[in-house]
Amino acid sequence: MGRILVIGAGGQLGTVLTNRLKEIYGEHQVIASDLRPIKAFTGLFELIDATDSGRIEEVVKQYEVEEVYHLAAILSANGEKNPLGTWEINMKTLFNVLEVSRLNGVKKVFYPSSIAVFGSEVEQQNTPQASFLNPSTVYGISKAAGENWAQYYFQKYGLDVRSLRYPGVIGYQSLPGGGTTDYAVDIYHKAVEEVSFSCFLEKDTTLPMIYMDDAIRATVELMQAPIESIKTRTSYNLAGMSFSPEEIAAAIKKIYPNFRITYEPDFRQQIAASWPQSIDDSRARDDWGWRPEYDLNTMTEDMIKNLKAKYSTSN
Ligand code: AKB
Repeated sequence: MGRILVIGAGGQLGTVLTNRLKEIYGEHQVIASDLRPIKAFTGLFELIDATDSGRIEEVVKQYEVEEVYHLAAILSANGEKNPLGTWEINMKTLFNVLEVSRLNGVKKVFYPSSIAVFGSEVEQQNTPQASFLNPSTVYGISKAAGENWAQYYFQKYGLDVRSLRYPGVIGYQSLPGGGTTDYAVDIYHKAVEEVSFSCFLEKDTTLPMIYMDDAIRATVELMQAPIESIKTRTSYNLAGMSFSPEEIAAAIKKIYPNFRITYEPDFRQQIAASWPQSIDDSRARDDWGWRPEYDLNTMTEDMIKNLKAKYSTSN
């Protein structure tokens, strides 16, 4: 198998996915890349600004890359601070990856999409795969457009682009940056530090979420599935669990009974309110056998166990 390039390897998902790919395919098969040097990575690393297609091409050629995971993007909340800049970065980096891939023998591309592609037109419970997409954020608009470009490159050029609509991803290994679901990671850090948590969403705002282990396994399973089983070429709905801030706080209180949460909703409340509450991922289940393993309680136990270990070694 040829080499794998991860663009945006220093991000929340990239940090964990890069290490998992190294475990599966070998340390020297995976090239991590990011805008800035990342101390945590051993092994192959290249600085790549994905808005520079020449730089992506250089690295793809140098290592004879056959698979690219394009994880660099500006997320929902940060995106609203600079809508045109976000569109420019999210789309330019995608086009660069797609074009460099099709012109340089890359066989497979992974492109993350998001529940942010959905808007007020969808059924909020069990949102179907084939819903009308009217996203409310520039991030969501860029992902909805990107999914269609992914399908276009597959249909027009035969480039095997595969994609998942991630819910909010929660993990202890890395921190999210600039999303609306970030609160669900931060809350665990506050619980383990034994300080109270101020939540930027209302207590009853239910959102679809997924534990990092499940998100990584879904990504690997999608990318390893035989080509005939990938029947959705825009992006697959993916579900793990759904909960509100009040429910995650209740799960934490089973372990930390004195844990305190307060609610101070800000502009992210409006974004969250425009998203589904739960997702129908039956196409992913039927086409390539997707099954999540974690629910709110098992995730909470694992998060707290691992964060406690992390904090105790860093003190
Ligand atoms: C965000 O909140 O922007 C992301 C996402 C759901 O895509 N975590």
